[in-house]
Amino acid sequence: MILNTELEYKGNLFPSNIISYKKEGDTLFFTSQNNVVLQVTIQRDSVIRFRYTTTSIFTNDFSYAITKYASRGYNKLEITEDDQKYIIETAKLICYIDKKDMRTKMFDSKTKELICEDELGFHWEESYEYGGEIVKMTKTSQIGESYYGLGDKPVDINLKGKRFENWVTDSYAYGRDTDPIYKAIPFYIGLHHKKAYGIFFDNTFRSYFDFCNERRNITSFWAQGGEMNYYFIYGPEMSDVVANYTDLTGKPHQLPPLWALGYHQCKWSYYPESNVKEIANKFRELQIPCDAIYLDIDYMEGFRCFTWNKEYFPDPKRMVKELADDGFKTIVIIDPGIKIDMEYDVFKEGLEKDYFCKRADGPYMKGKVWPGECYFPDFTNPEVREWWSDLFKELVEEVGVAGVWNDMNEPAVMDVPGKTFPNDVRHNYDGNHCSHRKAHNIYGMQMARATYQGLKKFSYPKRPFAITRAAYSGTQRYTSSWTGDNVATWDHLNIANIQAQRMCMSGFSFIGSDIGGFAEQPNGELYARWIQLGIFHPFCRTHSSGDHGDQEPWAFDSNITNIVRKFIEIRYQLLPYLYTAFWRYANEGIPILKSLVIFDQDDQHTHYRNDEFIFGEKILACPIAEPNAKGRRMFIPRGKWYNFWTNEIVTGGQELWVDADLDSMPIFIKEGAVIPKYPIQQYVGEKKIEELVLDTYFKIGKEKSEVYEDAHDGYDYIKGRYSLRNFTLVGKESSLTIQQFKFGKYTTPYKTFELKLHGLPFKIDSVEVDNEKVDIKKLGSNGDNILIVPKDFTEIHIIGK
Ligand code: MIG
Repeated sequence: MILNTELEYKGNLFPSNIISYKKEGDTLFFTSQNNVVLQVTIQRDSVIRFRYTTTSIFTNDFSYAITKYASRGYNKLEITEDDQKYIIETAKLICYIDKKDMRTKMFDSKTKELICEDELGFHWEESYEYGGEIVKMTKTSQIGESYYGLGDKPVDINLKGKRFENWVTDSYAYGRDTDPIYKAIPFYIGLHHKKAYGIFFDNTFRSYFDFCNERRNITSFWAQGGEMNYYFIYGPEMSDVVANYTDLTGKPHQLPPLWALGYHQCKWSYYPESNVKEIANKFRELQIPCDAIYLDIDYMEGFRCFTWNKEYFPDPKRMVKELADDGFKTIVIIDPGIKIDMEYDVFKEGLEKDYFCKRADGPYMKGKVWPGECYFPDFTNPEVREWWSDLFKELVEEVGVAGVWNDMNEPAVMDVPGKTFPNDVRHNYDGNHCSHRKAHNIYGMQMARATYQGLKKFSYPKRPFAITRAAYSGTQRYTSSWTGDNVATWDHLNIANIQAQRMCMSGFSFIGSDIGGFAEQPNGELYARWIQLGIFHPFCRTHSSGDHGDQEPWAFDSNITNIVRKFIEIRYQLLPYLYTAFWRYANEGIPILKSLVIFDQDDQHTHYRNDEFIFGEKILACPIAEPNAKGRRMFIPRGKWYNFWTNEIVTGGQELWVDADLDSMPIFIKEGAVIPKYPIQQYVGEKKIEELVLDTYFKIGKEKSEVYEDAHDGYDYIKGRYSLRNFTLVGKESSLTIQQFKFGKYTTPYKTFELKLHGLPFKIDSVEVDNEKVDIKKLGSNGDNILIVPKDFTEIHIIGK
């Protein structure tokens, strides 16, 4: 590892003075006397790309991270110069480029405040061993600056003072501060003086980020090869930075089927068939909602992917169908290692077609994984991805498997130094042939992509569902993910909370942890507390290694079973709310979970908060992550909040004690919110939705909420068959008005809303729906705070006594 990024390091080279400048459309080129070229591309008013070469020529411009759907275009581009610098101005940003050394400075174009500036700026070191350069960048940290992002790092939310490495790594039983682990997401957010910006360093080589660790006021990032190539993304709102980063690297290509947002049960391993059935039946018997059940590596014949162990699973198609009839989707694991075995079709075909990775001098990349000695498909070859995707035909079309889980795709190799491929392994890299040094961090992503493509093809007209362990920026376009092999400890519950938030602010919202912990075994209390957190994670799955005992909702005592059921039921009731948040994420790149710093960046109290987060737009949650707790202190962000359990109103901007015995947890609803709820179902689609509950929380003033629905699967929504309802609530001392605006061509199955009014400061005197006074009894008023109203109302006016 290169520890020194600094000037004292004698091998560092720097750009010299700029001698020429040219502009081609949205791209500017600045050339220095010593042949450095800085390419500046204006992607959008708030997104500018910086790319450097030290040899006067750029290599082919290719990225797995950047999506072809990324927005382009700006409202303004003006380029001027003075003696010292070039000045580039867009509608959002002003960028200076120093003529004597290429250093840059970024300003807010409206307020002229400094946002970010190079310290040494771009510099490099020649790489004798591999050729090319170790490319480096240093920037000055501004007063009071905080740092966020970087994917799955298991450390506190605020990254200031720390150094990190990006190198996708299988990390069994990692812990707090283990670095690197499974994912490489070289994107961070800086926040100072109430303004946030982001930097996405799109370089797949082993890379490093240093946030004021090596030097107190300096932030730097560097990589062991490739180009200095980064995108500067301006907010000033953090959520806009995340949305713009997600726009650049891609949103999920389609919504997940709604069932994928249900509860999933997994273990290494459920087998044989009778055991799988027993687990499934138990869920129904105990009336604990569950939508998916998993098969880990033991379902295969000797761990050969795309085969079945016929002794354990004599008739997979029948089993999958029987499970499906009971509402269970079957999800199977698929690993990258293909067993060396001439009797095995997949291996033989891969060999014949020359699809396996090879070492620099020609031999195959041979490595030991679960099946024994294996070869590994080169997923960076588009032809191999196509072949791989076709291998899913039988599993999906024939057997009826509903989702696939990609594991070990870092790639992980057993019993070797580095636990992965050696550096010299060759990759196609979509025609940009390279070594594993460059392809390592995207190998798992390309496997997940190929798997996703297969699922998409063969699940049609249903939506695909894939999961990956390894990821690079952009993987969120194809799959969901989990945080890998954690441990059943209280600290891991805290880590899971932080990791899910961090993944969400790193553009990857479809994330969850192994609930209860993968390694070792939780006690009932820890399991219950983890379920409470897990129901707020976009991907909600219990998983365990299985060698320490059972980890199903009933594996502890009946009190725990009841608590777990109660929280999973809350998850199922909140499905339309979560689905709406997912839709916003898939459309606008807005993270599903928002750390408090994203929710209220102007309040400095939020800058170091780890535990509390906003689920969707309106729900504040905070797990209890220590034993024997009767509650906890937590920070309530500014504004007024209803306690979910008691309806008591609290005022935020302060830390408060919140009661939460084991059967409870701190949950608050933002005042003014309209929260949609479905009835409790044992699995998605069990019941026809006869009525949509709208939990409505009174507020003096105005608040907007939205509810997105569609057929819960399939692609009709893309053709406009969705239903989006925007609600505007306006509360006054003695009245409440709710307006509805509807969009889309989908007709929801229910006819009415059950409007549950919380916190009304008055007794209802009369109700008008679309300007007609209606008899409250006729409206089906049930008590004084529940009204049954037609779903297509435009305005409801409730008048107090
Ligand atoms: O070397 O497939 O993270 O979820 O159960 C262990 C067995 C391989 C690691 C995964 C875990 C999975 C396990 N796998």
